[in-house]
Amino acid sequence: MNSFLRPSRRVVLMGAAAMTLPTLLAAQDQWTVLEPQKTMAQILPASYPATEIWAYGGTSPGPEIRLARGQRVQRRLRNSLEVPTSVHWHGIRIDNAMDGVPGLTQDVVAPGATFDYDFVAPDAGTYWFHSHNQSTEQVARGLYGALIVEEPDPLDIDREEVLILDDWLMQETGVIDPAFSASHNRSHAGRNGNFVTTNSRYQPVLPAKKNERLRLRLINAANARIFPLALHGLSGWVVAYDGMPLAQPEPINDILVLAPAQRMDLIVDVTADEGEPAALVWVNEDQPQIQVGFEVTGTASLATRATPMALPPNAALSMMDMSNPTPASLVMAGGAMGALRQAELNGKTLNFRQIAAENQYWAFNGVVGMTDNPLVDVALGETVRLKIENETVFPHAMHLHGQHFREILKNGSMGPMRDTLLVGGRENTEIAFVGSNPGKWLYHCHMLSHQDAGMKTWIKVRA
Ligand SMILES: [Cu+2]
Repeated sequence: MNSFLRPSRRVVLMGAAAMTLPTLLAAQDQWTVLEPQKTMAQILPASYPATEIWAYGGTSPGPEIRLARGQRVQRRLRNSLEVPTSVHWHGIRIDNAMDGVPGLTQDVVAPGATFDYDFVAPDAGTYWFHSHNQSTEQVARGLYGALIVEEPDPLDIDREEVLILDDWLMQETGVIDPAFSASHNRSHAGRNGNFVTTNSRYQPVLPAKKNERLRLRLINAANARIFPLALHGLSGWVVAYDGMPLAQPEPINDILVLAPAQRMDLIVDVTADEGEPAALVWVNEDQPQIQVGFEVTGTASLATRATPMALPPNAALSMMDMSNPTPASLVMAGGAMGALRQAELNGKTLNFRQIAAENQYWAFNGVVGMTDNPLVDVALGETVRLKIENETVFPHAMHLHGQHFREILKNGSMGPMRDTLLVGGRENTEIAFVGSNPGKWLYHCHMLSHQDAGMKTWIKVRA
């Protein structure tokens, strides 16, 4: 185990006692309570009733965690819910024992119990944390927050905004629709909400100045909604996907697609004049809507600025050696309008009707839900080339825990580093990753109803 990723408790205790050791670790030994709890929040417009949500520290999004690259995170999860929970630190190359997956890396945290999450964030970038137990319900009720790891040096920007997109499935009474296991959602596109928010507010409006340069950290916390997004009165570049910097900023000339659990870092310049509309637009198929508005008053500078520099690379993530990768294959099947005839569920071979009777709908390589054996078992440092065949008609946001991967594009070149890849309906693709972090890592669809209904497996990286 790389000691940089996991400072042992022994070292920390010594650090507290003996001042001759580097003081940095000791100084960072700071526990904070992270408490999921029920609370009331005004999610719908003021003319509607308030909503009972579940929230870390009583707010959704939960309290932002912001730290320097290489800094330590210490959160004591104190479960004040009436149901068990756990926390997953999405996208962090974390010590496996801290990954928050019940049944794979830890036990659930019972009501009233605590669990100490203690890890180092090795890479700068935009990440998030969320419940990983009964997540279809717990994330939908509001259990998520941003985890921001800053670059060593400040960027040449005027301001940054963390924007967490979500859609809530609400009743007019302000109650969150409690049908979290609805078979239609599980077998179709997942649980899509009917009320879209950013940072739990409907169409928030932020102040801006002409020619101001903003960094927008976008996070999709929705259960299943894929957000197509566009800029209006703004122009800019994508500088990172899923926390990982691009080698060169990509000019935004087209619609940006943000699938569930994905992040995107944008650097945008305000091009609208004072009083003109500027917005991040949700290109909803029915009618485009403002996702986040910007009210332009005054001028930040007279001239527009040059193309921004790329974000500094995260040092540990070098190019992969693709000369002799270990091959692996994932066939995704099932769902409504799929062609899944039969699959294995709890050790029995069942037909699709029998599987659906268990409210399960999807299979990976002919198996519904978790398997005893991993999808792939690799040595530390081994490169894996995973072929993905989506035989279903639905898109799936496939998330690998613990390490990032690259998509192998159709022209053979490598896509950006990601931790969550949107695979379109009936689309085939390939990804490659290096087993760079020892442990048992979940690999699953982040359309959370799909995960519940069969779409999960795991990989093993040997120490
Ligand atoms: Cu899916």
